Amino acid sequence: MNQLDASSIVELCYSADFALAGVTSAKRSSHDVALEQWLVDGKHGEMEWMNRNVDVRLDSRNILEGAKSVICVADRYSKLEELPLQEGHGLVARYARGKDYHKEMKRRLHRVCDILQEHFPSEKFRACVDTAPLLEREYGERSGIGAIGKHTLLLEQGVGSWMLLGCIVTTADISPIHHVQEDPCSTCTQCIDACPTDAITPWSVDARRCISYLTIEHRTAIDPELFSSIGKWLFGCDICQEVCPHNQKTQKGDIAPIHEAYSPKFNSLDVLELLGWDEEQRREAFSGSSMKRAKLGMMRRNAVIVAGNLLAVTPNEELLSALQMIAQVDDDPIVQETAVAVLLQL
Ligand code: B12
Ligand code: SF4
Ligand code: SF4
Repeated sequence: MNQLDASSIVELCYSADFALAGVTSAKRSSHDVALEQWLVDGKHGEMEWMNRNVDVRLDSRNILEGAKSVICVADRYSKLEELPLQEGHGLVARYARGKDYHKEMKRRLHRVCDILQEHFPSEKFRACVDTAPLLEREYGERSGIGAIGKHTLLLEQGVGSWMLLGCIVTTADISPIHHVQEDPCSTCTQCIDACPTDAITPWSVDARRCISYLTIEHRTAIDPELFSSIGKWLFGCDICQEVCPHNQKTQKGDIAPIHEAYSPKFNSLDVLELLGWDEEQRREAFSGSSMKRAKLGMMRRNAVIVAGNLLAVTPNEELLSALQMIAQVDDDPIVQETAVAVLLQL
């Protein structure tokens, strides 16, 4: 079978229902200093796994020996449209409202790998979605599927940043299509100004202050100084993307397809219910969803903080007494400690 060029590979990715695709060479990151400084500054917080395999993360040739190219794909998962938030509910980030993108993208990437293997029988292919030590946004930018904004996310001008990324690292030597990426931000600072915890400096996010990190990755107690800024976010945060001019309605954004796998199962969760969840309820609610990354204690800790923020605006006897009970006794010491701190602030 004949070998495929970059344009045919991009077409193949489109036929596997990816909204965007591109090909780039597997060379070392040109931002190694930025990644190393981010780690030295401790901006990864408790994500110790970011501190491991730094050399691999900086160079995809360490992920797959002899790698020459990286094929990058993106699934679109949302538009800016918002459903009204029900009373007593907290918010779930848009990327997590539908099916788990890790599974969804890997399944289709493996299909693409199988076809590529037929065309390049002696080459190797490795599909990566999120969890491999690979700078997905940087490869995404180099492959031409978008540009990195000051909030550090990859965005395609006219399409926006509501996209999830995946890559195939391969030993096949595919000539990339040449792209020139324009700076998408210029003098804009809207994401920086809107971030409630001041987590963003241009092209860098301090995870220790980012609500997405605090609610999804941080497993211990959250600094009470950050409670009120967390607002209604139970899982993840979308604020820096919501305000970005590139995510406002455009014609191009209507054409690039949003994959049906991400049709929301829910946009929000009932905070009072969540406070009373047990492991079985968590497992059932998060089955097939990327939300299962957050353990029961983390979700209940987040719910305690959101409950405090709801109570600061609207009195609710039931919610208040649930918090008071948790503050007196709870199986999870972090949840209990959080409830005590929230009540002190109220
Ligand atoms: C760790 C991680 C996080 C951490 C840290 C975030 C961060 N900004 O690094 C936390 C938990 C906070 C997080 C949050 C979110 N994440 Co996240 N995360 C990752 C992960 C696993 C690694 C990212 C990483 O390597 N960070 C290291 C730091 C140093 O990278 P950096 O600050 O961006 O610096 C790089 C570049 O910006 C560049 N750079 C430095 N200086 C400059 C200057 C200029 C001018 C330019 C152009 C570039 C540049 O150099 C650095 C090295 O490449 C990736 C998956 C992956 N394997 O890549 C997903 C990933 C980045 N996350 C993703 C998503 C969706 C999110 C959230 C939107 C989820 C949510 N709604 O809650 C938020 C967004 C928060 C934000 N503004 O970043 C998507 C992003 C998709 C996209 N459109 O870009 C990814 C790619 C997962 C995926 N497979 O789709 N995430
Ligand atoms: S996800 Fe939220 S907290 Fe994190 S950088 Fe963006 S706006 Fe700030
Ligand atoms: S809000 Fe403005 S500064 Fe931030 S990523 Fe979008 S265009 Fe760039």
